[in-house]
Amino acid sequence: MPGTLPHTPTADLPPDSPQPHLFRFWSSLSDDEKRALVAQVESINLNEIGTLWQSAPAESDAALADKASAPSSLIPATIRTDDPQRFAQAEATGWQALAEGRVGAILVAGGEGTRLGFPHPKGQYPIGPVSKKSLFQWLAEQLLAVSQRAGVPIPYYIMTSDATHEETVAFFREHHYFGLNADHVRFFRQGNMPAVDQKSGHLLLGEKHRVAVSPDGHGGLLAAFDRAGLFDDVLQRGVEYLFYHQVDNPLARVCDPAFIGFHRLHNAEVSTKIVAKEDPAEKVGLLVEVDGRHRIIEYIDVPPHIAQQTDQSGKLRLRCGNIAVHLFNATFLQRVARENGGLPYHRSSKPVPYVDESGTLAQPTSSNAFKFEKFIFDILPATERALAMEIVRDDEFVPLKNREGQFSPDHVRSAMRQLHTRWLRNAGWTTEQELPVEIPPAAALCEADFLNPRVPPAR
Ligand code: UD2
Repeated sequence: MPGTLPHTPTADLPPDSPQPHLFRFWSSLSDDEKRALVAQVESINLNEIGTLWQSAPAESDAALADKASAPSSLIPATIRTDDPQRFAQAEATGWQALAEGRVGAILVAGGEGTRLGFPHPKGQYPIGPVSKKSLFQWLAEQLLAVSQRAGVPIPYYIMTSDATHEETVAFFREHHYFGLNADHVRFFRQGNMPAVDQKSGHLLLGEKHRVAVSPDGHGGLLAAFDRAGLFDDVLQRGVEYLFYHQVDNPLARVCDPAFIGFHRLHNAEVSTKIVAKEDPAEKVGLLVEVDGRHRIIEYIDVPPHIAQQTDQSGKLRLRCGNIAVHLFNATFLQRVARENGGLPYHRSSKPVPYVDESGTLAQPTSSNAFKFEKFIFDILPATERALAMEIVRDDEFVPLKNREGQFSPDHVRSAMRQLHTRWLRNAGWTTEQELPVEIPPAAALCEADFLNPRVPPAR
């Protein structure tokens, strides 16, 4: 057992622990609270936390960024027009994989709408410019539309956190799974990691009987997926490819057939969609290649002087921005989940509320603690078979992040409206008026689909 306590505590006497401050309020706790606290502390691997606390900041990422180059596998966004035959072949291959029932989708939705001032899971945010459909609905309707075209159900695996689980499940149930068959929607809850005091490395109490914890990052999905038995579910269904996306981007093309097709044609194990980064300060990670392996270096770990480097054409030297849309071979994902303890943790400094010595909840305004998170994209260096596909920003990337300004609700809705207005104009709509428009996923999956609806190949 990770943090097994040396002796059984009694009502009066707290257990011996290398972190006795956790039991400071023992005598004021109820029996249930005492049991809960002991069980929680026992479940924490104190040795691992100690090592992570001492780990050096991501200097190695800065060194990697220095020797990184652009990914050699890149399929440019212009391929649709430059090589329409190859694009059509990829699209047909993707539809084929979908129609064979080889594709499932994972949505990571452990995040809350805190930054937006929205006290619910972010997926419930009403984003439809006209309909006010939620992010969950917008994404689920895309999956439904693809599944109907393919003629087979596509299982949807939705990762929640302690903070979002109950509300998310209830929201889907209340809305009848937005038309999806409930048998093919599976929710699974990610794990937590304790926060530690930056200076002492001590765990913090979030309440007198509870250690402060937070979600273990979207990379926590590997362990959570395994714990929930979902690799077995995937195998039983004959699913080979898992499409991964984040809840914040309504324009993510869920189970994009061309993306799946390129992945299959290239016999890749991981594929990643990227956007050309123009502003070095933009908060997107960088997809790069180092020593023949693809990897993503998070924006915060790329030193500014490297982020700002330009090439001979004046463009950023490292400009493959991560839009957090990936495709994984299910067997590869399972292998990484079960080998070498999975993915590494990243340490970040954050303000974390804690119960102080006097029993009062302190609310620091600056960073007092380290949090530890895993990132799903750290799976990339584990394969030699990675592929990158560039997308057109206005078509596929407008994530909801902030309350105001860039990536605010106004920005996202306006980008959706403009995109759909463009589809209408290209279809011959001539009015100059700016009307509030929105084209639901059931009507069209993308512009090409809107202009020339295509039926997938027969199974
Ligand atoms: C993420 C990427 C960044 C860039 C950007 C694009 C990371 C670390 N960085 O930045 O490189 O691609 O997205 O939009 O991913 N989530 C969970 N559980 C967790 C943490 C996050 O489910 O424990 C989900 C969350 O609900 C959201 C997504 O992961 O859908 C992204 O999380 P974020 O908003 O913290 O990531 P961000 O915007 O800093």
